[in-house]
Amino acid sequence: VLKPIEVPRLVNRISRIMENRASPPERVLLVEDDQLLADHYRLVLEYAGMAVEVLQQPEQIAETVFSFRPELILMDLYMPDYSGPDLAGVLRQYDNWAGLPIVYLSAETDLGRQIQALRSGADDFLTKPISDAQLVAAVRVRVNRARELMAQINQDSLTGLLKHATIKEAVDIALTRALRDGHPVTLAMLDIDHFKRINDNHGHATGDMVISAVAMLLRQRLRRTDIIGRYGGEEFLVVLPRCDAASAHHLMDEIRKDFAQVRFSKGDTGFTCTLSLGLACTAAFPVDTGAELLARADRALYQAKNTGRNQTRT
Ligand code: GH3
Ligand code: MG
Ligand code: MG
Ligand code: MG
Ligand code: MG
Repeated sequence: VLKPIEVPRLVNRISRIMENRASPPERVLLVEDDQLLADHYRLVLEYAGMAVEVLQQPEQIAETVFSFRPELILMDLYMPDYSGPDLAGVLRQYDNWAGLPIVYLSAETDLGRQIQALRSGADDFLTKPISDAQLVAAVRVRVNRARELMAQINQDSLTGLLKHATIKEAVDIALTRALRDGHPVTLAMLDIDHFKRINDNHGHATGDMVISAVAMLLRQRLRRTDIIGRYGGEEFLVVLPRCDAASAHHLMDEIRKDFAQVRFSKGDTGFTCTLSLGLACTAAFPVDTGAELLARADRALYQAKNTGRNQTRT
């Protein structure tokens, strides 16, 4: 049972776990027409633990970025058919990749031409020759910064869970995978019961603490492959890949029961609160879109609310 007093300790533990988890390899796309140089850079970056792809056909840059999803592009300036700025310009037309760092790596030392090249939407300029250590460091710091920014953009600040738009995207991705692989995926929508009363009786800060406690309980109890988001104010959405309706119901209902046991304290008074849950599983009915699945979960949640709250409905 999660007591509020344990909350800070749990946060520390969670952040320690996150720090210790080896970060995934940086994905770097190399755009370099000199094959020998491309091979050299690739070796250096791969030796440093990164995942590297060399762009073979410049006209395929958009497709390659779409499939490889690089976290940084190292771009040559002068190539036979296209220039680096041409290619950077193409990528900058896509909103999705607005935050993707593009760094020129060129022997061009003329400051005026460097600045001119940066106008096409690239972020920085490195000059050749570059030492292996400098190349690795330059890539690593920029990818880390980009990752931090992406995490901030996608994360809800109170709970650290995914934000509304991001968790909705996660539903679509999980559904596409589930349909492709023939596995079920279950959605759980959770809503705190009579949350308005908690705010009214104990204040907004205490309300926030309750919201954080739900988030922590979900993090603690779900698998790492499950995806958790704050869907709205006091509403949460959980995506359970490879989870059928019965297992999801069992798991989520255990979480509901445990949450009902948590005693929050505010000054001399203590209080408890409950959750209502609505589940929707792809195995239960034919479903094509994430929106359909969400609508099902929403309907089930509405049922849970209308028939007494503090329960899980499918
Ligand atoms: P129900 O059982 O039907 O869900 O009732 P409810 O009171 O929980 O639901 P309602 O939608 O009427 O009220 C939700 C309240 O949550 C209203 C809003 O002020 C509050 N709320 C939304 N976001 C936050 C937040 O971030 N912090 C706090 N403290 N309150 C929030
Ligand atoms: Mg060249
Ligand atoms: Mg509510
Ligand atoms: Mg409501
Ligand atoms: Mg609500």
